[in-house]
Amino acid sequence: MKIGLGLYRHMLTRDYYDFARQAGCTHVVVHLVDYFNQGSTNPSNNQPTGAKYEPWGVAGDPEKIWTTRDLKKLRSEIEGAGLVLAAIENLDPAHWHDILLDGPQRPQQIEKVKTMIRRLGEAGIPVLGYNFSLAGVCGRVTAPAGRGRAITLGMDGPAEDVPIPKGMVWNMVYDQKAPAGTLPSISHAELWRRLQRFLAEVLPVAEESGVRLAAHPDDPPMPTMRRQPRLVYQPHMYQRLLELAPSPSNALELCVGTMAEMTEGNIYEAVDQYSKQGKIAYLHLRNVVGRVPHYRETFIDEGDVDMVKAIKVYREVGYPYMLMPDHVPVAKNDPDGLQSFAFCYGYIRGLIQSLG
Ligand SMILES: [Mn+2]
Repeated sequence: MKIGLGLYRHMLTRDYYDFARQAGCTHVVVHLVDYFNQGSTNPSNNQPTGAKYEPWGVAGDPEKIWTTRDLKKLRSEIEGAGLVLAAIENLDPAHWHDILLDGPQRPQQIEKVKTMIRRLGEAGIPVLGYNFSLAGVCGRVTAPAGRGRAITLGMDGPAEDVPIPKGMVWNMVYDQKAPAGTLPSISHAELWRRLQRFLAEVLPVAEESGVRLAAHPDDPPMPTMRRQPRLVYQPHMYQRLLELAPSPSNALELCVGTMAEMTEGNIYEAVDQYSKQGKIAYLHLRNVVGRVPHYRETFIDEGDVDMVKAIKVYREVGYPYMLMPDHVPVAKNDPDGLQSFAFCYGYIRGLIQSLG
């Protein structure tokens, strides 16, 4: 069992790499998407929290994709700090909005994604985390509702009042000049069809490149958000995703927090089921109280997931991969959450060591 830290763009510095090591991490996962560009709902030096309907920010430059040279440099800096670069997490909507929306630029964007996967392979980065979703991570509220008035994320009911405006997908604006109006609702069957087409086209390239694509479940895991269908909003739906495209490169970024928010199933069985198939590329570890559409995130040592039991399950199934907290409650005087992350890592390290 390995422990990792997720690094947002502003954290790609030696000081944060050193923090990862101080906290007992051996691995890091890097986000290259600038989530908060020109956005007003989230400070750019924090984790992505966002608001109920306001987008995170404006998507990146559609012409600018990562180069093999950039990726190799990133990897060597991280390795130079004594860490392993385990994955890149998420694609920028600028590069794949028409894959999600089945729009006119879809063929060119498929080629772009294939190129990015090849470059990951050339740079020796083995995993690309992604989240195939129209509404993306939205519909959440933040409040000082955690232990000791920590600021936590949660849901205060369904998010269906405001449909997604045109020019926006995955909770980011990819076209600031889009005409007025909203995205037409699509069916669950149509969303699955789009995913299937995407996987059929990119998985052969991923296999050749030695890269695994790792799907995050829908967060929050509601059947619909903003009048658009969700893909993986119950634990068993991951199985459908795997069977949709059998390939060693078709894998999961299994999110314990999101799965605990789901209305069915249980997280221990889900980890058992998917790890036995060798399908977990890496795991997001976080705790939560309640289930959709009413829940809030908590510190790791409280909440509905029994972390002692969860870590025992990972150990029993011989879970060989990396686990990392995806987000943590934060204190007012701790804008980038390092104090809360440090608490989280201390707890996880203690648990693992106590189990031997
Ligand atoms: Mn997650």
